[in-house]
Amino acid sequence: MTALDAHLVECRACPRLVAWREEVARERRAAFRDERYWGRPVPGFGEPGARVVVVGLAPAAHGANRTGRMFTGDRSGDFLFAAMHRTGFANQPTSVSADDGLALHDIRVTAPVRCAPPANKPTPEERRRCAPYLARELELVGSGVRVAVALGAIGWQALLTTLAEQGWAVPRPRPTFAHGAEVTLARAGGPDDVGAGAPALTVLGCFHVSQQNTFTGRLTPAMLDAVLLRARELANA
Ligand code: DU
Ligand code: SF4
Repeated sequence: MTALDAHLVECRACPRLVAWREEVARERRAAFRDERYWGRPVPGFGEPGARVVVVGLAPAAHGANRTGRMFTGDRSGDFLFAAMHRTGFANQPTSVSADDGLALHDIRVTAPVRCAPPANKPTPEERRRCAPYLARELELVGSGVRVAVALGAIGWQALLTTLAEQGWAVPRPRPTFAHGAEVTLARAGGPDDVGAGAPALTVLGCFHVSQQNTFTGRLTPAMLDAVLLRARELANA
């Protein structure tokens, strides 16, 4: 565990989310009654030097809040990791527990909010409070990141805000989220730009992998595969 992750998993800054993540972990769902839930903030998962980072929304109550690993143990993760496996980013198509042998290649998954929120809806204040963890993670993952895939509008907004703060030239007005949206960012420049000369970074929009989108056919496996393949193409460019 990195120093950032060690700090993150102790965080109790959002009273409402701390109460919820722990209540869910105590009560559990019938199918998982014999399991010990994680019930804490969830770190990013994947290869540290990855060129592609996927930014979701927040841990699911009985998914990552149970298993302690992003997108692991829920339907969203089933859909996402199957696509990563088809497109060569993952060594196996399933993600059921933190010790299931899943390894990611050149990709990392994380979220702008690290604790499971009631109804999957963090408040604006909770999103602001958690933002520094994504910022630090992107810094640590480093200038190696070439492509950031935002799963849904909240991830999109969080990413563009964070990247603007980190010296990337985000257009004004902000590009709006859409499936298939693609925004290529250069460094903003200026004398203090520590990252001056870094290669461009592209943000890709993709509908979130939640059941609301995947069960209704709004997001199909082929659509997600296309986004991931585009991410690899941009990372290789
Ligand atoms: O502690 P670490 O070896 O840097 O790995 C952090 C985290 O990333 C761990 O949960 C395994 C995962 N990971 C991966 O999924 N794919 C890799 O190639 C390397 C690490
Ligand atoms: Fe801390 Fe983020 Fe969890 Fe709030 S959501 S308690 S800031 S880790």
